[in-house]
Amino acid sequence: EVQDHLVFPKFNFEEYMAAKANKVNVALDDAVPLQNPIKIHEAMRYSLLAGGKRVRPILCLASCELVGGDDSMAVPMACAVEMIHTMSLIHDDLPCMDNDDFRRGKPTNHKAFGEDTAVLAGDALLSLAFEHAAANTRSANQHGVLQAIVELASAVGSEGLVAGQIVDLCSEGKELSLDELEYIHVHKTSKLLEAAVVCGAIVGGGDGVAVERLRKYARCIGLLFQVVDDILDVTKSSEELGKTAGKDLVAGKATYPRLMGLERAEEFARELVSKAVGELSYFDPLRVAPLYHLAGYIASRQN
Ligand code: GRG
Repeated sequence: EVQDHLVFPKFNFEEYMAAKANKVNVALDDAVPLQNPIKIHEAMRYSLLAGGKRVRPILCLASCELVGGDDSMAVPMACAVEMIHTMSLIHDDLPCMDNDDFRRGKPTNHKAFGEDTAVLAGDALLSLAFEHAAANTRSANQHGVLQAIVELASAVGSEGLVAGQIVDLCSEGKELSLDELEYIHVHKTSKLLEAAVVCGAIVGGGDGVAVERLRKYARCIGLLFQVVDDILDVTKSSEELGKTAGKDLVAGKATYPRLMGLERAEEFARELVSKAVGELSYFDPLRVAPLYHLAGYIASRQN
């Protein structure tokens, strides 16, 4: 605490998050105007502007700033990442996948617009993400823009999010090992977080060493994101049911608390935070505050 105060004398994390989220929301609103055909653009905007936490785009902007770039260089890339995140949620909620009725506090896209439109809204957001990033990124390093787009594409496809989703689908009802669970989480969740951070650093002009440090940071917080999700699952449902957490660990899908026990999962989460923060020691301490606090935010988030 004392040390934090000395290193980051004036940093207000909540203000920082609100300002960046606002910047991202304005840019997303501009990027997807309500134009013809109205129905598809309405469906795209419905999910995209539904008020997620914007963790991925904020990570992208913070990473760009850390390596000395200006926000404006990374805004298109940050929007692209959020478009991809949103489309993955739309498709994940479909009846042929998780079959969910609510997302971000509203009816899911297919509940509001029908399955046919929801599939297309996802497809259109995926395509727009790459168009938007490629057409609008202004970076001193044009090769970097290409490199970032390759990075983002590989995080999404059959070696990224899609890989995580297919392995998850295929393992339904099976007992998973810790390694198998980690594979699913790394692909479904960490890959896109990693791409957000890495792309921000690349378009911000970071060198190879900086980019790889930030990649390691991102891998830790990506896994952390999921471990915390799993812990919240247990602690929330045991609160609701008035049961001990231990009982909830017996049945249901594979989660970290279930496979390693709640205490060990909490310890793992703490290890991941300190590993993530450790990677930041390479950078100027006067610039690391946002990513430092983002690691803490992901560790202590309540939803
Ligand atoms: C990506 C081409 C392509 C297809 C989709 C359906 C699918 C393949 C992948 C599923 C990916 C998925 C739903 C992963 C879970 C990610 C996750 C941790 C979501 C929750 O993220 P938050 O908490 O949500 O950041 P908000 O609403 O705040 O943005």
